[in-house]
Amino acid sequence: MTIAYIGIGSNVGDRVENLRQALESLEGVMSLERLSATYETAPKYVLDQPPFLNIAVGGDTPLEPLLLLEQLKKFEIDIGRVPTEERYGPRAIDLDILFYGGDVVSEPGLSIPHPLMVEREFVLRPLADIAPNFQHPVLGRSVVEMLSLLEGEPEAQMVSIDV
Ligand code: PH2
Ligand code: MG
Ligand code: MG
Repeated sequence: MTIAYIGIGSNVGDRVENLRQALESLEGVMSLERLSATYETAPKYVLDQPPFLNIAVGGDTPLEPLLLLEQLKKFEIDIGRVPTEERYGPRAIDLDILFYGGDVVSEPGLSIPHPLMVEREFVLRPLADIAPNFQHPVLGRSVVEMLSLLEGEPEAQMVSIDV
């Protein structure tokens, strides 16, 4: 078993219901030991799209990284994601592997740790709820350290939603 951390986002359709379905699906491939608060976040990269709800979860999985990724992609489709969307555009659900233990994975279509996490408050803020001291295996910085290095105004707003 390896502890995996997954970042989850939704900004299309019933966002709360999409997150709920994502958690239900994830229970089939990992133990859901840690669950962050839910954050409403300003869209990043493509600004002309609705705000996201973002959460992070962590737990043990028996699946190797590529098999885990395959399952996450299947869940995304099941929940209603349309695969031909523009890069960084709106999506019903997005399930990204952030960390897979302390492993570094570089495969076509899969990089772990997630290469853009360091610049994404919408990833680091929820992740800091559940793994504040987890060390990035390449950068050698903890999640809270990475979060504190982000510049600009906070963009993630905690919302009182129980998913
Ligand atoms: N996901 C993206 C692009 N931009 N912005 C926010 N706030 N939250 C996201 O989950 C997100 C995004 C592509 O995966
Ligand atoms: Mg993503
Ligand atoms: Mg993704």
